[in-house]
Amino acid sequence: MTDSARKMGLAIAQMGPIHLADSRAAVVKRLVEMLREAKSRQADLVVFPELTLTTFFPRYWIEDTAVLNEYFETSMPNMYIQPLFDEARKLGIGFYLGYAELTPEGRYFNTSILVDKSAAIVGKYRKIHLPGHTEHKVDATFQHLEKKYFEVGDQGFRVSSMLDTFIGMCLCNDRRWPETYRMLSLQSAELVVLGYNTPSSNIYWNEPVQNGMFHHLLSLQSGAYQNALWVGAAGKCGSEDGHHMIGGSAIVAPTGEVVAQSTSEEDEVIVSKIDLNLGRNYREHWFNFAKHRRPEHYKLIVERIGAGAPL
Ligand code: ING
Repeated sequence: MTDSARKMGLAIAQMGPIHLADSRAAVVKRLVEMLREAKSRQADLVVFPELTLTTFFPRYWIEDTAVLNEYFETSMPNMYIQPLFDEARKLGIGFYLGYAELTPEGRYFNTSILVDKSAAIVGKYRKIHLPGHTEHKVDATFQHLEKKYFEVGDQGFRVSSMLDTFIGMCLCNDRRWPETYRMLSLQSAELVVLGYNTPSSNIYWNEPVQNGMFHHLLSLQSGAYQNALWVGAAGKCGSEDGHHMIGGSAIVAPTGEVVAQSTSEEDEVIVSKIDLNLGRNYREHWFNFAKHRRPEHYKLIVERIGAGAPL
């Protein structure tokens, strides 16, 4: 049975390096240019990366709170990002944006928002799976201090109704955890969008380099297929002040197939006209959750945090 198509223009705006010396104004100019390109290629939604207004600062040991706070946004939108909201409203295009959030109550989150075609914020997500460490690894070539600089997100995994579908959000390391996609697909998401900053080297053990891109794509493709989801992932990549991060921004279909992928480590827009009905047959047959799932046998998944004794 072939469904009538429900088409959406999905754009992934991959960002090249943002260096310590780069101003927010210069970064927002790049974002606006990619937003314009996406619109010119008939996109309805643009996905920007995680922490996309500054360099990936969790790679640095920062003890001075005033210095740390310079990487955070205390309001959204604000004077720096307003040009992006204004251009999006003018062009009539929605976007996902990742940034570091400092709340009025003094709480720190790795956050993303979903903004609709009228530039209204229709969804906010705060990163739940925070990778890395909290101590200063003085011998490491770089740090990974998200557990030190951010709180675990308190908004849960939610979907937003936008563009004739339900769209879920997550951030970077979340894409490696099957629970992320399942929580969103159980809320009828048809598309999950995410940004990421993924170092190409591993400071914890001597891991073969080829695993970086392989595990990145594997995570997107398995999450998409096992939950009948479209997945759009936007990387911030290239070498930021000498610290390299992988590219590989991609659009993955509910079949698990990569339908578009970046080929550079610079600012690059990839666009695909996705059919939101492509997941229907998977949801009606192989992944008909109501028909096939057996939560009564999955209790350990919620009850246990770490691995423990056999049942
Ligand atoms: N970065 C990395 C990510 O999950 C990482 C951390 C790298 C985990 C490589 C595992 C392997 O892509 C962020 N920001 O989560």
